[in-house]
Amino acid sequence: MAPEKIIIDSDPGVDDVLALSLAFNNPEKLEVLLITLSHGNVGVELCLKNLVALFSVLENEREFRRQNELKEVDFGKPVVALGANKPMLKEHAHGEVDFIEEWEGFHGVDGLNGVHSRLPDLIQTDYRPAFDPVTTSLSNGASAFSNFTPSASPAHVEILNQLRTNDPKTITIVAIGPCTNLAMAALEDPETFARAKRVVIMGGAVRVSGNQTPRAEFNIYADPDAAAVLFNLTQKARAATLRGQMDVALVPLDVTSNHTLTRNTWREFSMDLISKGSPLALFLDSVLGKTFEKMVALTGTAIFGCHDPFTIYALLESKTVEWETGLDIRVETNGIWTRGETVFDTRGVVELTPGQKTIIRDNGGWFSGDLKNSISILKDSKADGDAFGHKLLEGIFL
Ligand SMILES: [Ca+2]
Repeated sequence: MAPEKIIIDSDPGVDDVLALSLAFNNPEKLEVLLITLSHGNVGVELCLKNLVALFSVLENEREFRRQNELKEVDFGKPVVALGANKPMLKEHAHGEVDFIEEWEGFHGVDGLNGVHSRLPDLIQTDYRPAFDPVTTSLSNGASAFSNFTPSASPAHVEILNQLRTNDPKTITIVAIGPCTNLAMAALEDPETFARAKRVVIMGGAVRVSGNQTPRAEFNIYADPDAAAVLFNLTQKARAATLRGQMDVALVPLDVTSNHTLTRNTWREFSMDLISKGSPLALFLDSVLGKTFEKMVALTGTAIFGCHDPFTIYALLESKTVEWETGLDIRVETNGIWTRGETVFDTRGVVELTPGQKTIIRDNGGWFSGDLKNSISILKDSKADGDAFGHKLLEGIFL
């Protein structure tokens, strides 16, 4: 079977580099056409620096595997496009900038917990001019890069380009950061955006507490207005203009939090690779080492929740994971304490007399009407806890 064509929208990010490594190591299942970068864990320029570092590491890893007679892999050559450096409507709605200055943030000042200061030679190429529209057109800087093609267009334009030039309903878009770039594409040209086969978003806390506020998960909180744009594409009333119902799916905290990697699993798995000098294992060891230290400081245990990698895993294992479909989930865009909440009606229906069902109040059309969204959420993978950690590492290295 031909691999699934995907666009990954990302804010690398510790769990993003694990997710991207997992996607790149499985080209027989996933063909990464485009990576678009978003604000989120850090600003978009640092996200780009981290992505280029990962590409450099993968280039060296390819050579290492060849020399050590390990699985040879063609990591592909996706387009990379720079995206939004702030939410659609509000400046720094998530306050991550202040957060970083106070105590470095969960992903550290550089987004990868200081990997650039510990491994300063990660990036050998001056990559930045290639993303400048003027420079690129003058010098054709794109040719200097062997494993990615820099785009001089902004992310949302490049997303629409890919959707326009591929057959309709052949590309799955995966967001493992805030949804700003995707929403900008959807607002600019909804009909072209609707050519996507599916939009899968790591985000939301549907029946559980948030991880950024009591009610909100980070990616949705970082740009709730953008998430709302995407969710609203699933309303029945939109289907006529979009030539069919949009398929939007969430991989929420409800399920990602149970998919973890422990320090012990990482150490056992990576020991041999590190002693042989695997560039990818050494890179991830540096990134994860600090991350596990932070987890111990925060929670007392060296266990890392694999939100983004699990989202890619769900695509790789699309036949075994279980989805719950048709849920009316909406995004709180105005709340003072609930901004970014993924609101889901848990009230259920009341049976007044046998066979006669109603709900007590229905402000907002939760029971029926044009406002209803129809979102799928990932329910179960049959590989949770540390079993997932093993599967993740096998997926990245084997
Ligand atoms: Ca992310």
